Amino acid sequence: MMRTQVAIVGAGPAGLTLAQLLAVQGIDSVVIEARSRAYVEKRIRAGILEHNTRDVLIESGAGARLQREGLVHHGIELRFDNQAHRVAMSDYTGGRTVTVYGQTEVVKDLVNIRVAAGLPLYFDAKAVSITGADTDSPVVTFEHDGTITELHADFVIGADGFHGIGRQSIPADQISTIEKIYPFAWLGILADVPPSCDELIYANHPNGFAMHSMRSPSVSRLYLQVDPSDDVKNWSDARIWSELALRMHTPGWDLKTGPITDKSITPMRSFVASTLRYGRLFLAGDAAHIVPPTGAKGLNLAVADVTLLSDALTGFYRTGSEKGLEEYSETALRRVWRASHFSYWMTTLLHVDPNANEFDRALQRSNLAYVASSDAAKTSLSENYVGLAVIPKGKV
Ligand code: RFL
Ligand code: PHB
Repeated sequence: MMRTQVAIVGAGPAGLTLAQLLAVQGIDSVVIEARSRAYVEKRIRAGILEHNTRDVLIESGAGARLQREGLVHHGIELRFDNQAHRVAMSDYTGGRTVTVYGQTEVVKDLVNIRVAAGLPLYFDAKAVSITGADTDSPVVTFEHDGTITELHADFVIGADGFHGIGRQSIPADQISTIEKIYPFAWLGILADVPPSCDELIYANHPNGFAMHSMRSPSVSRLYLQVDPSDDVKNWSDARIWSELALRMHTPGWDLKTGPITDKSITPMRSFVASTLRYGRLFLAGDAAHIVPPTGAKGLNLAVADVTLLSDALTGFYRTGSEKGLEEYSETALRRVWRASHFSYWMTTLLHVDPNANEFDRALQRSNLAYVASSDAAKTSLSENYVGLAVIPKGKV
């Protein structure tokens, strides 16, 4: 039996950032992670940090390497009909930017800080149940090294991703979920080759969406729209490079190729749970919501959720006020729905929908042309992409 103030299930960006924010406030937490440290630090996922996410990580003391190595971007490029159209995001958002810095690096930095501070973080520790969420002392039971341990806490945070037990521990009649499955997936690769662009490229092509991102001046990250039933085995390195070059082609531009070090296929869905609270159990990050990656919002929503939770818990421990805890779900969901719409909008703007009819395709072409030519449309894209501040009550 163990005891802490806040039990955090999951050492992804949500759980680790929350643990760091709470530590800064002097609030104790224990983080339980099912996977090994090596696995969690190698899992290739997101790469774009919103302006706010960067600020939160720096203010929490976890931003030293991010400030040194993160690549600050002021715009993105949209490509369609073999033409490039830059969206100068900073110009439309009062100078706001995004930072290219891998999720793996964020996770490594947060794990290092926690381990160096000697604060409790258990890897290979799988939470098997969360009980008593409707009481003042919920319990997380977890398995570690063949032993079952009960972790007693004031609060439990389900930061355990889409497949975790946090959401599943809420009685079915207390939670509802809304979901949309898209008829496509992303084949993502990591390659040891300098990026062929200075800014991210989002391309629409009759063969499907393609995207060029990066991780550092020597590592590129690229994606191709594929069928959800497709298999990486069907995609040789040569086929991947030629399809990327075809879909992103513009006159005079060359795609540099290199050794591919990681290849995976991810299905795309939108998913939102409500509420994000059951008694003393709170959901954050992918446990609560999933967005398709086209808007680069998943990791950023996770950090936004736990920023609210950290403030709410700090308020509770300082003054006994439950106001922040009571408002958490509603406040977080306002941002989640905005990001859900933006991610859906970017996805439908850029992908080739196999079920689309002629009308749908004509609308998509009109929308692409509008975004490429209208300052109003570019302002909207930009303010959503760099990220909205915490959305005040009464605003969407
Ligand atoms: P995570 O990262 O899934 O972490 C949850 C952790 O919980 C653990 N866990 C358990 N631990 C203990 N007991 C249990 N019973 C447990 N069950 C699960 C898991 O092992 C895991 O370590 O969720 P979190 O922290 O909410 O973070 C969310 C982000 O990881 C996710 O939203 C992003 O990666 C999404 N995403 C992107 N987000 C962005 O903001 N920008 C991007 O550019 C971006 N690109 C992407 C993405 C996700 C992708 N994939 C693979 C889904 C690109 C891709 C391809
Ligand atoms: C990435 O770098 O992995 C990345 C960037 C932008 C996205 C999605 C993924 O929209």
